[in-house]
Order: sequence, then C-alpha cells, then structure tokens
Amino acid sequence: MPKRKPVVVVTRRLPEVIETRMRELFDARLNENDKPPTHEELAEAMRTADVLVPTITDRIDASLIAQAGEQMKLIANFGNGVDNIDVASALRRSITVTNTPGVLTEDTADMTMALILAVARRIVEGANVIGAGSWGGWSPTWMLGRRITGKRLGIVGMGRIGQALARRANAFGLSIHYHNRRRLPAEIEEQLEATYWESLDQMLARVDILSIHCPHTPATYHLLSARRLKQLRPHAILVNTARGEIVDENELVRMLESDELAGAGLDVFEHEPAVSPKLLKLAQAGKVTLLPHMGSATIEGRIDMGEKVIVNIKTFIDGHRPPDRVLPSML
Ligand code: 8YV
Repeated sequence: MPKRKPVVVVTRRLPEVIETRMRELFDARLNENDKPPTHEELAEAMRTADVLVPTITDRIDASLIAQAGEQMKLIANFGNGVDNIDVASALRRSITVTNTPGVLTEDTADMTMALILAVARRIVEGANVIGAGSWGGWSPTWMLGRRITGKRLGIVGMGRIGQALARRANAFGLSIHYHNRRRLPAEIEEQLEATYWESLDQMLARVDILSIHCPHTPATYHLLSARRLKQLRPHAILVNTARGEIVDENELVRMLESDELAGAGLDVFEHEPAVSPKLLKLAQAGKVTLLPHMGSATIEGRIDMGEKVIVNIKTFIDGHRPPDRVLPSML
C-alpha cells in the first residue's frame, strides 16, 4: 500500500459518523447523493482507487475486476453476503475481499422472528384493516392466525444468524430442526435444543415454518427448488431474510396461489428491487408479508458494519491480515 493516504471509493451513503472517520483516515471518495454508481463509474473506481467499498447494490463482476488498476488491492464489502462480488476473480487478481460478519446477526434474527409472527398472526393484515378505517368490530372467528407455540421450525443454514433465530424460537416454544452443510458440535445442538437433518428433503416434509439462513452461492442458487418446495406441507409458511435467489420464486408464488403453501414472509427477492406483481397481489390478499430488504437495517447495525469496514481497511493498509477476509473455502 502507498505511503500517501489510500484512495477509498465508497459507493453509497454511510452513517455520518462512519463517513467522518473515513475522511480523517483515508482519501475517501464518498457518495454524497447515495445514487448507486453505474457500471462505468464502478469501472473507473476499479481503475483508480486503492480500495473499493461496495454494497449489495453493486455487482462487482469479472469484467470490472479485469479492469482493476495495479494499485487496487482491497474490496471491503459493506455487508455480510458477498454474492455481489466475483470473489474468485478478485482473488485471482490478488485483490483481498472482506465483509462484515457478526454485527448484523441479532438484528437479522429479530426481523426473521418478526416476519414469522407477522405471517402466522396476520399482523400486517390486521394493521391494514385499522389503517383503512374498515374495522367493523371484534368477532370470535375473525382474523384468526396460527399458533406458534409447539410448532416445528426448520432452519436452512445454521450459521450465526440461524443460531440466533434458534435462540429466539426456543423462547417462543418452537421446536428447532436444522439442515446445514456441517452438523453443529453436540454441545451447541444441546444448548439450542436443535435436531439435525442431514437430508433437507426429509426436514422440509416435517416442519411447520421454514426459515432460510444460508449464503447465496452457486451451490445454494434455487436450493429451494420446485421439487424441494413441494416437500413442504400445505399449512407451512416460508420465511426468507437471506437471499431471494435461494428460493425458486416462481414456484413459491404458484404454490401460494394454489394454496399448496399457507403463507410466506419475504425480506429478499429473486430480482431485487423488482417485486413480482403476483407477490404484491398475494400481499393484498394477506397471504404474504413483504419487506424491502430491511433485515439488518438498524442505526446501530449500520454503524457497526461501517466500523468493521474501517477496521478491515486500516488493518490491511498497515500491512496485516484484515480480520474479515473472505476465503475461497467460504464460497
Ligand atoms: C445488508 C445483507 O443490508 O449484509 C448482508 O448480507 O444482506 C444486508 O443485510 C446489505 O448487504 C448491505 O450491503
């Protein structure tokens, strides 16, 4: 890294306290208007900056990485998932990639629990009735949801966020079932009272609620394929706060429309920010609760993410291994 302050291009607006610190530490090129950069603007950044700080809205693909200048050495992602970056290409060009794990775990697990409750207990539907001024009064058989306590929750991907959800779900009286690439150590399984399923298909056929928490990689694209989704029982609900691409959204919509699935809570979509008109219709009918990728959106979380980005850049510039390096084995 050069002796001068490194040129750090940040693609979106970050919390003020983070931008101020970045200005002090680096030759920071900040994005004052928060408009996502174009492909050409990203290419320019790759050619001229020492460090790029992208977010999920920037596709740092192989063509951009091929244009990287000699001095471009670090892509410090403002986000946990790195599916927006062609990490393999970056590593081949000796560009280090870092992310922000750990600091958005609890917030994302909170939002997942909120979505489970929202769908099962029809919270948004109820709020909309009040909001529309159309509440005709209480009735014993009206607006009935589904009880959470005693139900089976299936978790796909038992990393930090999956485990944080399991802790919450325990308190709600759900029984925890999980599928993961690797089985958890016995003491953690015991703490979480979690049952491991080596076969995802078998787990799907037994759960009442399914929640997705694995990263989006080539191996998990449409992991919840049409065939797998069909293993779920008609009263089941699906919640996704991970990545839209993990679920075959067309098939999910079809199953919801034909009552082969009871409901869904989605914070992520296959073609973000576009949301399928069919999903919007299902939302109006109260079958799904949709959120605009808000899983980690807390003031504290965004500041923590920014601090992680700064530590990663600083450590790298000082000639050390940044704490949150993305390794090929993580892809
Ligand atoms: C972030 C996320 O908002 O960190 C992630 O992987 O999905 C989100 O919670 C986003 O990635 C920021 O770039």
